[in-house]
Amino acid sequence: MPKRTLVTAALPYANGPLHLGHLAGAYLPSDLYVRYKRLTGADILFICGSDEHGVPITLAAEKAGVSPQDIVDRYHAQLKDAFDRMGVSFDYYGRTSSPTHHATSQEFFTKLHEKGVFKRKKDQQLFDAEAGRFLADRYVRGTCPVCANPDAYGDQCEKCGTSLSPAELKNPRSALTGSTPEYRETEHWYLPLGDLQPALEAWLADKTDWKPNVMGQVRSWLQQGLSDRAVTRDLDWGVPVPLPDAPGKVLYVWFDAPIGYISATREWAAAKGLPDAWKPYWQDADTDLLHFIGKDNIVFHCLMFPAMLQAHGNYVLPKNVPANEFLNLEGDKLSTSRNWAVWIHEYLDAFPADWLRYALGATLPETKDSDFSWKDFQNRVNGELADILGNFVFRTLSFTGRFFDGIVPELKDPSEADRAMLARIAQARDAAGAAYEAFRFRDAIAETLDLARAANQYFTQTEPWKTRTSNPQACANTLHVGVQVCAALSVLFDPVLPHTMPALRADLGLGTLPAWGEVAAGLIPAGSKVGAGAVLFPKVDDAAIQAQLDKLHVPTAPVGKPYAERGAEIGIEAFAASDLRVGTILEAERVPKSDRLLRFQVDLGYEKRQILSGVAAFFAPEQMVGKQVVVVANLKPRKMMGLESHGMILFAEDRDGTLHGVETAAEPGSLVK
Ligand code: B3M
Ligand code: ZN
Repeated sequence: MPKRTLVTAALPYANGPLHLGHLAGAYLPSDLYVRYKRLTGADILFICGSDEHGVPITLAAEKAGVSPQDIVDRYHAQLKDAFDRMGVSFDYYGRTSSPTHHATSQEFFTKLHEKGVFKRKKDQQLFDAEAGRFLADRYVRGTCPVCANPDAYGDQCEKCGTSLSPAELKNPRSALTGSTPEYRETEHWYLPLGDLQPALEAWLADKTDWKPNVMGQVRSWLQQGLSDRAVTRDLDWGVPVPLPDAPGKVLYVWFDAPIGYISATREWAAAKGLPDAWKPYWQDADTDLLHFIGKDNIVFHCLMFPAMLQAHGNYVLPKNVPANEFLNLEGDKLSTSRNWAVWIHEYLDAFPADWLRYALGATLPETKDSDFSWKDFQNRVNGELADILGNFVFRTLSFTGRFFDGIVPELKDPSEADRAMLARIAQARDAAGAAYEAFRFRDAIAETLDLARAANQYFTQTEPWKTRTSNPQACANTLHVGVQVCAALSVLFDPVLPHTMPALRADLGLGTLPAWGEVAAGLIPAGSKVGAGAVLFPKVDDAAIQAQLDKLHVPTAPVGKPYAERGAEIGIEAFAASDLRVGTILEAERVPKSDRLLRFQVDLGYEKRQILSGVAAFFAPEQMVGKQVVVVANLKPRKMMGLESHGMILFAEDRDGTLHGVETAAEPGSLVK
């Protein structure tokens, strides 16, 4: 056992809200691990924060027409709130725009500079003459040299996953102006990863316990041979390069972001009033540093950051990097731009955090990509949380309440079955504990649920409702044992269900949370009073699941299809013949027996209309209410499925065949011309 453990979770870019893919990659696994470790009594610190630099931020700001600071302020607050509500229990959540971080990363750079680690090189880089700016990373788009995807980024092709540099793209274009960039000379500081490779290989030699998916990627990078990486950029957003002869240059975001783990630990210590308390976590060799990340961050955490730490010399290196693979959604790749995503703040408006922690935890992409589906979510909540865990607790506590006045009966002359059930508690604890230690969270959850499953079988087999009259002591034994299992589950499930298990412990009268190792038979002495058993997990109905499915955009063909055929030329009179008006949607509902039609009540200001549209595949009715849309108001009324439709609502159809709303803020009745 190390003296202490420092757990970091990848710093999410503060350029958008938290989604399911984030949680599955880094945050749920790290939180499960940390919560488990805290229960074992380990000295463990859990650090994260927002990544507020880099092209992802400035691009988002440019797209929204606001400043980068506006973007990071907005999303930093949102991310923090979403983590909080999901129960992701960071000891500290920092941000890389903080003064401590700027100072820490500048110190780090200066130290490497003074040690002569960097190479300073002049190089030709892509420059947008129209915008007067060098185009770093994602500012260049173009055709992927590997898979011919026409929309690859200057740092990566999202289609085939290849890491790229802007110069490798064919037909490069500027993401700022769309113009074709030219080459101009600029100067940058490079981390000579090629020279540092032997030291990295020596450090990696004993990492035999790393996950195969992680080590596989690391080996393939090493086999290709590492090359120099520029750690500075020509950008005006980021940590300024702390050298007098580097005006207009900032640190590369992948140089400063991992140092954010150190800065956040310093801030945690300062906030506690113990400004040196961060040091042992980063500088004492008896610390296990663990980075939880998604697979696209492997090279940075397993090679680049360790090389920086080695070159610096004053810090510990990661002990393990238990990276996860990708999570798909309903069988398809997650895509925030296509809204093929589950946004955590929206999820939390519909369901409790613990249900997702459980359902996602049970399907984490630990060794290969995995899939999240709403049907599976429903099955896990209803069939596992409610029918197995909730049901067992409810049976036990309500029976104890009804027939023993809620007083835990004495165990006397236990049967073979009673003894076996009690012994199973420690077995489940050890099996789940071993799985947690090995970062096998799906197994940890399965082992824990198995205890509840076995307990249900035990309850059914010992038939306390019969023995109550035929053999009262056997009945008492069943309930005594049952209450012990409930108590064990309330601790063993705590990492997964941190919002629900405290309520169960309160019901059981389990005041202080026992340590993981103390979980065994006998947590609740005979004679204790327990509550009557509330329903811990109500069931999710089909309509609630359908509402979530309706929120997802329906993907069809890939982008890149031709635009719809262009219409023949018309005179202004032909256009002027249509009376286009702004309307507010007052009501929206599905048309029974039609999977295509929605029925809208629309307020045109001067009158109200019923309009039917074949858009049910694209919009949930409730999401349409209140929208201000454009209506062809002088269209002849017609009947659809026996209902009158008077007018037509306009939608935009993209090349994928997906419909999007056409909305306006103008008052109802306004003429669109
Ligand atoms: N922000 C990349 C990402 O969100 C990056 C992680 C930084 S961890 C130091 O995928
Ligand atoms: Zn590609």
